[in-house]
Amino acid sequence: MSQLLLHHLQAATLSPAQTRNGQLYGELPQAAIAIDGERIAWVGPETACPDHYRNWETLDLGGRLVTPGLIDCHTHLVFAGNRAHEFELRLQGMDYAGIARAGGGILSTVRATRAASADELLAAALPRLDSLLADGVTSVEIKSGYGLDTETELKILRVARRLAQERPVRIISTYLGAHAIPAPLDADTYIDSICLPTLRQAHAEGLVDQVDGFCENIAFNPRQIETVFRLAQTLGLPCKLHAEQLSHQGGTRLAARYRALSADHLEYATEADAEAMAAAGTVAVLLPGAFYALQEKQLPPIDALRRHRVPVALATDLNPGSSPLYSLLMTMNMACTLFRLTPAEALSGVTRHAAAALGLTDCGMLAPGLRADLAVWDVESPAELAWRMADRPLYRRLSAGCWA
Ligand code: DI6
Ligand code: FE
Repeated sequence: MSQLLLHHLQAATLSPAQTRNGQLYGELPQAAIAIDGERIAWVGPETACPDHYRNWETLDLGGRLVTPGLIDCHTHLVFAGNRAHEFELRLQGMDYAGIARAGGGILSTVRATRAASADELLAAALPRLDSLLADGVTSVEIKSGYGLDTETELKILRVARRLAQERPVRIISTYLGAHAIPAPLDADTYIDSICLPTLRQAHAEGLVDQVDGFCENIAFNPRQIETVFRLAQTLGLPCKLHAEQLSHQGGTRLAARYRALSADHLEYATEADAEAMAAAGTVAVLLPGAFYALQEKQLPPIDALRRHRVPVALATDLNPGSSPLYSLLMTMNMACTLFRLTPAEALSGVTRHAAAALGLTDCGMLAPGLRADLAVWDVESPAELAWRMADRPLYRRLSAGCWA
């Protein structure tokens, strides 16, 4: 196992120990970071670096900024097909829900994904994953949900697992069987006869880390989602939920009752929802890419989330329909511009809080004992990460202690 001392760098540790001193990013202006194998051994001011780390192999980072590796905590990046035509339809005035009801939308991706082989899905997913990695991402969540039958849901989850072998990145896989209702079934029949049995099988094969659902008037109601959550709970799997994206359905409160890791989207969530999330420790995952692409007007209740101290995470929601967004840095910019997050909130949103949204306790910050998932940037200050648009100022990425 290699031992490495990074020095002559500025760190944004995102560690609460540091941010408590009023430093929004947990900044250490002249810092060093010791890495022992896959883990961070020490982080601190360069002048305080214990002598024995100085005997390790050293690397001068020329004053560059080091942050925790970024975490994209909500993606649907394994899919086949192409829905650029729906973009054209929306620009002509059709709306997202209308396209879905007419058999387009998620179901059009389902048809293409069922027809694709696992190898084809893998080949299509790799460049999407590479695009995220080029933004300094070291952990990515990937959802199923474009199969809606047992065979295809399992195929997607297996491809998600294979991606972690193909690239130096941590993949968290999420079962999203309750994503859309495949005709000719009705929602209840689909949940009972396909969605739940498939979850059991996927779990038995070790393919699932967490369970998600789409709680919406064009998808599943809270009662139907709850049957999925109950099974997840029995299997010992944590839950999360697409909630209050296009309308208020009560999904957020359901998620909070099940102590969900996160409730995602939240444009139509209320102050009471924020309160319930705070009490349950549920992270708010905001997805400005979908808000932007669907030209939504209703903003998520940012002030209420702040008031109730709900941790806010950000993610690309990378998918072929509502969020063709392949950059987590651009997501940070959108969150600041569209949702008025501060650049510091945006950076916590793709590091510390994104880790919490995935139930990960060993990444998302620079602190001793955590995984050595790091991003090194050619920028002068952390705010620049959210400021620049469509730029990729990544210098190098370290995944579990390995340069990637
Ligand atoms: N919400 C989303 O943002 C994606 N799924 C969901 O439930 C969009 C999926 C798609 O349009 O393909
Ligand atoms: Fe989504």
